[in-house]
Amino acid sequence: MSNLHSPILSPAELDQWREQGYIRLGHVAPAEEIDALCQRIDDIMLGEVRYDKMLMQLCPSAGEEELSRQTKEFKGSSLTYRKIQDLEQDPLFLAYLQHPLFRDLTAKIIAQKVSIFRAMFFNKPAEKGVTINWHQDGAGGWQLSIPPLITVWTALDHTSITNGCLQIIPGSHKSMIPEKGDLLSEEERAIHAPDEKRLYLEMEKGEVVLLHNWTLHRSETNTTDKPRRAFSVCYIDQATRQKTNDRAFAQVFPDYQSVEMDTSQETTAVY
Ligand SMILES: O=C(O)CCC(=O)C(=O)O
Repeated sequence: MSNLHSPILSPAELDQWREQGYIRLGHVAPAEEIDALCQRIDDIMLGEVRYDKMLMQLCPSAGEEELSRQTKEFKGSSLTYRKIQDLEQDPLFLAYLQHPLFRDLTAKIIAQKVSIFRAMFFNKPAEKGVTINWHQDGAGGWQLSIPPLITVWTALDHTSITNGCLQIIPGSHKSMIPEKGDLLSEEERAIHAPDEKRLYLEMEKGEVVLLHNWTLHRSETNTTDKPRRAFSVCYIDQATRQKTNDRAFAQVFPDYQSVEMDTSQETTAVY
């Protein structure tokens, strides 16, 4: 593995994030820490470690239509979960998302007091997974009082075109594109996400990419016999509220302060 990133985001990196809407940060944590996150998320999927009110969704590709709703309940012991949210409840995931580099970059881009909109495991189970079409995260669909700017996406497994790596359109963050929600229509896709602008972000296990939330992205299914696991954290200004119910979000910097859990069953964010 290459050297770990310093705990400081450099001015050049900040410029690239501003111009291109993404920056590859390389590795920020030692391999043993990434392995521990992999083990922990498998334990959560298998029910060996349980938390109350964690949003969980089985992958629709696993064939259990009713169980692939996104609700705050454990859906049974299985490695075919697609999404598990609210991972800040877990001490290993909380420690990782409070990494000093993430503290530095959120202070530079957002504010001193930072919360998370979501701390989310995104999985494409072995030989499964769903195609996620081109979208921006939270440009229109999340109903936040302050637009979200940053997602830190960590590959928990090596990612490749064959296992459904992230695909992005560099520079696409400069405008809010979809007229409704975050998902592009066919016409918008033809204009803003033509094939020649697409970048496949193939990543090493443990590698991190900092995305602007409005950078268009998508991913395809996993055709390999191993899972493609990822941890995605959207950091927001602590003053952000959910417009529909005035809800606040768990603070993570300068320290962790939980909020009363949202007890609504369905999430506002589908992607
Ligand atoms: O992990 C993926 O494949 C897609 C993630 C994504 O679409 C998102 O974080 O909004």
